[in-house]
Amino acid sequence: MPKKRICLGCGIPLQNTNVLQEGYTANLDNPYCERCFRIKNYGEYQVVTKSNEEYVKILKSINRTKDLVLLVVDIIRLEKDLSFMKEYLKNPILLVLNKCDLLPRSVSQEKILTYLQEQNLDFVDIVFVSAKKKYHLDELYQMIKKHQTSNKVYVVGNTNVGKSSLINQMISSYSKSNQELTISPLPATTLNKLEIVIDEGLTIVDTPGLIDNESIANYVDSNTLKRIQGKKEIRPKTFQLKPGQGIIIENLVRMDYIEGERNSFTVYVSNDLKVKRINALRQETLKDLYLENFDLKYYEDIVISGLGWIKVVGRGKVAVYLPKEVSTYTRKNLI
Ligand SMILES: Nc1nc2c(ncn2[C@@H]2O[C@H](COP(=O)(O)OP(=O)(O)O)[C@@H](O)[C@H]2O)c(=O)[nH]1
Ligand SMILES: [Mg+2]
Repeated sequence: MPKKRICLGCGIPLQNTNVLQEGYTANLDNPYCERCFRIKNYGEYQVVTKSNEEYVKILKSINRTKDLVLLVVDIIRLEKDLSFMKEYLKNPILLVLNKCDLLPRSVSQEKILTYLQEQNLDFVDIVFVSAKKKYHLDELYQMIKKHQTSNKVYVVGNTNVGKSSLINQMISSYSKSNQELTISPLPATTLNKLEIVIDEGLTIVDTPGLIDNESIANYVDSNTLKRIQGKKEIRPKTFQLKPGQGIIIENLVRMDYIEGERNSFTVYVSNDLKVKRINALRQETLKDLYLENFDLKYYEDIVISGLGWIKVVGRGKVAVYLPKEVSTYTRKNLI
């Protein structure tokens, strides 16, 4: 029997028998399945639910190799604990901080590096990139060449951090292929492991990515999700608040300043989201959401998973209202 062909966009085997199932194409000679074709050409999107169980199987298969792994993260929506992939992978891991085009230009990368180094995570290297702007793509390519242990290199990370976008840029910069992986602002676009030959010394393997159940991305509609991700460099918004005042971010999150001295709060979220100061004593908006209280020390961030963070300078008590499933936590100021 001839080997089953796979869709070059998402990695799923092509089939022409069931329109309702993934991998469908009317003509098996097409390089892409119908779903990828529609995402690429019309921006239409069909949600396919993939379980993390399947992804864990992929990670275990990577763990059986000694190959280099690129762990891609979204710098604006950094995971709470970057060791999450290390549970599964003993491979050498290169940390790739993507979407740097969204970071305010005033931010020092040194400070972020120090923050990461303090976590003692033992990455073979760390690199700041932007798949969108092709920023530091050559540095990344050099680092891969330096650290690869065979011609295979795996790309892992949470869904939507930009793994496929990054590989597309590598294809266009370093290979003669015109393959184009499917990318979209919504989770679970890539459906399977997908090998891309860049040159005779390097084959990159794309993967679907882990779904972060604690991220706000899973609890908003697709239109809001696009706005949460934003397209431009973030313009931070600073508020000087006294206790009794607060901030709301759209209808997503509310933060009340409960107790402390006059204090500075700087919101780092997509520019497409409305951020407003409120009178916390008089206004009841969003108070029906889940409540989490924090007793902040000096120089801490309040992080809202999948959304961004609020940088706070002084100490004090705050109340954060947000959807129950979404995690919120504090960390030392990232920047
Ligand atoms: N601003 C910005 N957006 C990016 C960047 N890389 C990817 N994206 C966007 O992030 C979303 C997810 O990208 P995709 O490559 O499908 O992520 P994957 O699920 O990790 O493969 C898409 O909307 C991309 O356009 C980047 O460097 N900067
Ligand atoms: Mg992908």
